[in-house]
Amino acid sequence: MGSQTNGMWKARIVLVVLAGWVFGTTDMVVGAPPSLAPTDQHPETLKTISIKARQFSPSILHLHVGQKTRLMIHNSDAELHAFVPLGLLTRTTLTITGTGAPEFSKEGLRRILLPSHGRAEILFVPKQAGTFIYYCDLPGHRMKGKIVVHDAGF
Ligand SMILES: [Cu+2]
Repeated sequence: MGSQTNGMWKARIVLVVLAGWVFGTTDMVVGAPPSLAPTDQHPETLKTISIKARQFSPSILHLHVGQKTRLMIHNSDAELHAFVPLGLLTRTTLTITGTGAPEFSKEGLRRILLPSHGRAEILFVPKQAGTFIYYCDLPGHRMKGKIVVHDAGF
């Protein structure tokens, strides 16, 4: 039973590879489950937040519910900064890469510390429309930004 399921799975992967070959697709993700999640209909969007002279820019960033988003945060300053999102990433599945140091609480991502010239990338899908504040919580920095998540259909 178990080996039969395994065999069918292999056959399916072979089919996917063949399809990719026939149609000339080279960026196949072989082995990934054949997911038809709604977010897969939309290409990933790249958004960047830059930190320079103790300021986040842009001051307002616009995202959309259901849109797979790669949020890149780049610290161009010579000092350490933090990215502390309020609510935006609570109980959200995400992938973080880069040279930042992420910290988590029970609710999810609490903050990412970004060393000088450090960079963090957060891959996630916004779940809820609204306006979300983020800030840097290092003493005396007083840096703040806003992320507006719009409804998918707008
Ligand atoms: Cu800062």
